[in-house]
Amino acid sequence: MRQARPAARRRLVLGALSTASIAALGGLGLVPGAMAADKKIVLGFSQIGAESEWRTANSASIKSAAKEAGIELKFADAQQKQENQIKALRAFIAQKVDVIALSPVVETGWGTVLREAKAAGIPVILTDRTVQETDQSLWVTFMGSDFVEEGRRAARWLVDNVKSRPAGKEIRIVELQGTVGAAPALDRKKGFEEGIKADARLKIVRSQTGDFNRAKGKEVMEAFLKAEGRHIDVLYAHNDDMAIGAIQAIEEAGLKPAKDILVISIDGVKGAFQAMVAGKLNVTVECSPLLGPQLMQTVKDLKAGKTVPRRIVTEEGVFPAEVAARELPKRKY
Ligand code: GYE
Repeated sequence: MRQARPAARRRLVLGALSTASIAALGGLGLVPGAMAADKKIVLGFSQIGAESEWRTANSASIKSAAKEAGIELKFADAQQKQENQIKALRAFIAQKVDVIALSPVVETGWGTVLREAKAAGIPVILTDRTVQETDQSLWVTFMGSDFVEEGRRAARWLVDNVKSRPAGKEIRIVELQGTVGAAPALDRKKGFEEGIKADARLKIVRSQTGDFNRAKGKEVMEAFLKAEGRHIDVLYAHNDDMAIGAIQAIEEAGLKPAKDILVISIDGVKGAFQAMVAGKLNVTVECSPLLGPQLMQTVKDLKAGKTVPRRIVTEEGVFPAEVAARELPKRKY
């Protein structure tokens, strides 16, 4: 057998040495640029869209937390369409990302694509909203708010604040629902309906979707006002943006929001605090969009092989108009 010539052998040894030393330097964190970047955790995140102040703050929180954590973020905006989210998930699987995070626009229809992620060995984190699937092994954790509880909190405020109204006289509520089939729309409706049972005078007389955005909130409120005339006592909106749109409709109809019609909403974005300071909104139930840091920590824990809790619930409060001026400067979204 022919032996490798000395020069060639030397090249091989040098090659091996340099690879080893680069690995050692990398371990010490001393290799800058491309080599170190190869080791970055890659997170594919499928976001719903940009329908509300909440969503804008949520996207910003996730982007800045990824940067801070040194995680490479592939961010896909689905513009409110489930089909776009499914496409994004398939692209993440093809790119072999380390972890997938999904904020599902609606609850149903995720089984097939989640099974594809599982088959590829990519863990999925549900963030903000959950899915309805019997096979719970399709995701590792769900982090976000308790939307049913938010609905109950909204109802509790109402029950407490109509106590002095005449007995036996119906209190007529109109409801602006979130996106049809979305977890926060279904759950906020459920929790609110459960809560208002405490007072037999409270009746939901109209309920329709405003798709979690201002323009639709205004449009649907105009239709409610047209149909009901002055016989609306309360507006319950599943988010602040729809409430803010509806407030405009109420004013244009010559009525005073927060006085002629009590206005209750959910999220606690700055726009809601400003509306409360202006005396146009009665209360907002907090739902925090600042999920970024928690998401990045969970991604890191998963990559480190740690077990993460199945459910991570966001902690939040209720802010009535009386505290709005004091709280507004402290609001982070
Ligand atoms: O309340 C609403 C947004 O899923 C909790 O989506 C989120 C909701 C939020 O559009 O403003």
